[in-house]
Amino acid sequence: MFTHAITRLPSENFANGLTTANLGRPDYQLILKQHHAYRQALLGLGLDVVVLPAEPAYPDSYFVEDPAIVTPKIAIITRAGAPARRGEETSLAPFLEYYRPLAHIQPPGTVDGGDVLMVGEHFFIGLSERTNLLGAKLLAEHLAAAGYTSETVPVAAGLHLKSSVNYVGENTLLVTQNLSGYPGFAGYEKLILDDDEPYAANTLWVNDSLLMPKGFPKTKLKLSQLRMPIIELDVSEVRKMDGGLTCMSLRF
Ligand code: CIR
Repeated sequence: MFTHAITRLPSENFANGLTTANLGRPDYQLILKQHHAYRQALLGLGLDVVVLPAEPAYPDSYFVEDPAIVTPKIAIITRAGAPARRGEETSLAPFLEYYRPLAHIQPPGTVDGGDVLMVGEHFFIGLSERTNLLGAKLLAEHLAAAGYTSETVPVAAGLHLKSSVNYVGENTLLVTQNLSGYPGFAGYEKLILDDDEPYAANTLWVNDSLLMPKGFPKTKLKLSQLRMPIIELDVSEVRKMDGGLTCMSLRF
């Protein structure tokens, strides 16, 4: 069970963040509303939700999942794959230090938290444009020192590993067709996304409920097999910035 979530408010200039989405310019008032609904959903699932102030110097900094990985035993402060995002961790680390001992990814290693999928005591680390081999190795060492196992997964599509696969409870992965054959996923049940709904891979399992992006009926039907409450959230403005539900909080 998660008891805490750390979030950060989007800043007025959040549209200046990195994106490849081509879905149009996002709206500040609307993202504030969507972010509020997201926090309310986490509160409703029993989490204490920390809301950090916006950081206009880093327009992508409300994607708090990327600068840190929080496990039950340690937190690892990452080094962002995108140079423009380096520095987001500075104001986050002091909060995390309150909850967990900290470890750090050293240069030239890079890791984005969006590439790190925790399934119980095992971690899948995506090798992507943001997470390099050294970063993955350093992360694996920190995880091993804390008693966790890990393995790397090549990320061929999407920004991060968790753009294509997430754990949804019940020993089940929600995964795109492309990644579904990855040998490391062999021991899991799989819900395979339809080719026209890959964005719904970014579904968040919290305390035996599922938060999923609104507008993906086929995926909703598949997830309903798990017999968990499903909360649909509109994240249109976040999607325009290549983000999704997992990116907007650190849960622990
Ligand atoms: C970026 O390109 O870094 C941000 N615009 C989106 C980050 C999304 N984060 C995530 O999926 N964990």
